[in-house]
Amino acid sequence: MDFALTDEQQLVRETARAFAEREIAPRARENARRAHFDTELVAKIAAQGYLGAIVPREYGGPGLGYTTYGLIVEEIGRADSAMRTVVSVQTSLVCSAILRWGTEEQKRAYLPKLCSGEWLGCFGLTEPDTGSDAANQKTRARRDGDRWIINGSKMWISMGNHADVALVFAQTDPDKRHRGVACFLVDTAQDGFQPTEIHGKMGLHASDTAAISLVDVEATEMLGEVGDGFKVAMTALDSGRFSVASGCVGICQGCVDESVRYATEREQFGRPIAAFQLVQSMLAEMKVKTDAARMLTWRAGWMKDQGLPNTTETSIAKLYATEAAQWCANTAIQVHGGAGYVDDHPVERWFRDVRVTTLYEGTSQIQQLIIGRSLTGINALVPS
Ligand code: COS
Repeated sequence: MDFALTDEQQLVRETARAFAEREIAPRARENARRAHFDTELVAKIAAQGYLGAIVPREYGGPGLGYTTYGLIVEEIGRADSAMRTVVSVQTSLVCSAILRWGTEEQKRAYLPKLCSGEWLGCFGLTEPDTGSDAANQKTRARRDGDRWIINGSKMWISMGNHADVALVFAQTDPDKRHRGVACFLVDTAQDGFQPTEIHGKMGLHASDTAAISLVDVEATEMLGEVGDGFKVAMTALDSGRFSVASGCVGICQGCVDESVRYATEREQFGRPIAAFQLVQSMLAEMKVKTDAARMLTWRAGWMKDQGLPNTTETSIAKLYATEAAQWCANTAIQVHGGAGYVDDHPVERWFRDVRVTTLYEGTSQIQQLIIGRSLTGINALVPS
């Protein structure tokens, strides 16, 4: 067993840390305050090669493995979860799906543009009435000659207002349930594709989130065959959940760093608050959760790199890292006291931004059911 990173991984990690601290972190507070989706910053992230890290060189990416990709996502997640969401959606939900399910022609047509940031992509799975029960797609697709016509609506779609291409999941035959779902590659520049920005989010203010109405949207391409759509979604989520977990490890680490810094500088009762046992207890617990989250996430990444089945281990990493990051952000505010309640310190933003991570890409409860099923062999979602 080897817990050490390779020299290349160390270098990638240091470079990502330096980039995130130089380019992303300084803009995070202002972007969040203004609810500004920073396309200029997205372009810089793309130029750095971070929008398709797992995509092989022949399709325009740097061809990194998952473990290395996770290191990049951790650093971006530590700096700003809004930008981490861009990286996760573009790389894990969109690029990984095209890489896994696309034809050679589709890979060559889409991946270089997505990796370079020339195009942004979004992942249209969730609907107003379809969340955890992802197979129950209400959006309908009907064949019309050699094209498909899609009608329905999508909800909570990250980058939905800015995407050039959308993966749209739709039901072609309701009687077939998940075996009727198809995943269409949709050009968003058509009148029937109508995104609307969602306002009033608790966090991720600098992230673009859309509700999308689909009225007679046309598509001529899909990933895989009719009926493969649900599996396209599940395999993409196996990658996406790893990415969310990695970003949450970054938040955990940020909470440790900021809390230690604050606690050693801030004095009360004539001593730095770090000298108090109750504060050290909080710091220690944060550190333990951070290390545990990282180890579970690295394990999932390593299994992906080995080509081993890893759905359960990815769910374990996602469940643990997102819950740990919430706990760490909450506790980091406790260490900061009143100072942590305003956005002078990043802990305030982390606390709000992290809340969604136990909801999106599968709630904590869905991860528990996936883990429970792998232990018992019983699908709790199917009435016995
Ligand atoms: N990789 C590949 N295939 C998978 C898979 C995975 N991770 N998970 C399931 N499948 C396949 C199954 O093997 C099964 O295949 P067959 O049709 O050949 O038998 C098929 O998909 C249906 O799987 P299952 O019976 O497990 O589907 P369920 O309806 O029970 O749903 C859960 C399973 C709950 C796990 C799924 O609906 C889910 O992840 N829901 C959460 C959705 C989500 O995360 N939404 C948030 C999106 S935010 S971007």
